Amino acid sequence: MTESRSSAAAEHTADVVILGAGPAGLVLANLLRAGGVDCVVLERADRAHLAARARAGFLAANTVRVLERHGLAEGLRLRGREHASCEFRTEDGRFRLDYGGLGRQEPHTVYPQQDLVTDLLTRYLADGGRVCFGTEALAVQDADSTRPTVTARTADGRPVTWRARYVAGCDGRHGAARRSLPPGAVRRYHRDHQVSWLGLLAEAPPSLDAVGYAVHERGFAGHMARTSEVTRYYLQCERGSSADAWPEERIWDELAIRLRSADYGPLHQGPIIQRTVVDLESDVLEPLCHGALFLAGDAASLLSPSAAKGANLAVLEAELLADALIDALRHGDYAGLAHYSARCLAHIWRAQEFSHWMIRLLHTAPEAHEAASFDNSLRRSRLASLRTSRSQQDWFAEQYVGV
Ligand code: RFL
Repeated sequence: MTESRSSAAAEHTADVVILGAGPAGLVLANLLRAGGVDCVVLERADRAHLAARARAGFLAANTVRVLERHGLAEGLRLRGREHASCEFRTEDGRFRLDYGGLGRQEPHTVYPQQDLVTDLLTRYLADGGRVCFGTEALAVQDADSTRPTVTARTADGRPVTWRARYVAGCDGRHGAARRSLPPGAVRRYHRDHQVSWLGLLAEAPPSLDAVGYAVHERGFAGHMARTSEVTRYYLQCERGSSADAWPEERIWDELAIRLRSADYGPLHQGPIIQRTVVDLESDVLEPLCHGALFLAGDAASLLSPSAAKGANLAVLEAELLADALIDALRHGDYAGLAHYSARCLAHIWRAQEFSHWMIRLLHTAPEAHEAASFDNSLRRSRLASLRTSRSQQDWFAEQYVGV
């Protein structure tokens, strides 16, 4: 008797159950709360983990506008830094694009994703928002009914069930929302770019006052400021490589070669505090909903980090979804929900196209590849256009900063 009672799932309700407390889930939660919609966030990790999870850093001007519009930009206005230049280093020399003065003349704001997540969480909790930390969503059930449920498990293994009117899947690429989609409910477009990057965080000041993109026969290398003391670097590595195969000395030697330090100056070195191998893959789900389950952020579409778009799309989609859910739940107007998927997909495919273009711009085709010399000549020509053509530069700036 006691046993069956303790193993029965505790039941709770909320109008909107949000899976995941990343940028997508937390922007959505803040906006729903401000719009008077009852919601809860279920997050697998604990709060300390979220505050330390370093990922994105470059926020597009439109992302900043969305956050400002809803009073969520105080932290990034105080501590974020404007950034508006990138520098390409190639076998044909180096050139700089001051994209803040090109295209739509908009800069990025550099603000670490974990700081944005911390700000969004602090604000949501201060406003009385509910977050269940250490709660892993296992499945979304009955998504095609008016009463979907989320089954979940707490950190100490207790089962929990949440009944909702809508479920927002903001739990990333490997989350429960995607897993719960029945076969055939959505179509998945997928591309494996057959390129891998070693993503690094160095406790060292930036070495350039620009984003650095090095195209080298040994592979791509990237440099991106995060704060005045922390810099993100990328090194293209072999598919299947282990991060452990990269001791600090090897990392700094390889970065110096590919970023051509001998010609353009040494890099500021410091301890490597994060190493992760990322396989560059992209995918898009269509549509971004199934019944009462709506997807946003990485759960909706995965972008390779080559163009720094993922967190920006997550924020944009969260705003669209919040507006649509508020219209539906507060005003009985379902048009926003009906158009949510199509509106997001227009932005997603543009971002995918640019990120794919960047992948082809930045990587040397492996020599073993039959069309390598052709592809490499195309890449050189593409870089030459970017170096010399003002209209190409304007196009680049618009795509680079826009979402
Ligand atoms: P997130 O941030 O992954 O958050 C999902 C949250 O869901 C939780 N979760 C679950 N919770 C409950 N139940 C489950 N079953 C759960 N499964 C997962 C997770 O713990 C997590 O807290 O997704 P969201 O909100 O969609 O945000 C997407 C962004 O995080 C992502 O697109 C960006 O980080 C991509 N990205 C970049 N994007 C940019 O716009 N600009 C950049 O400069 C940039 N740099 C990057 C990046 C991604 C990188 N990696 C790690 C691939 C740099 C890197 C290295």
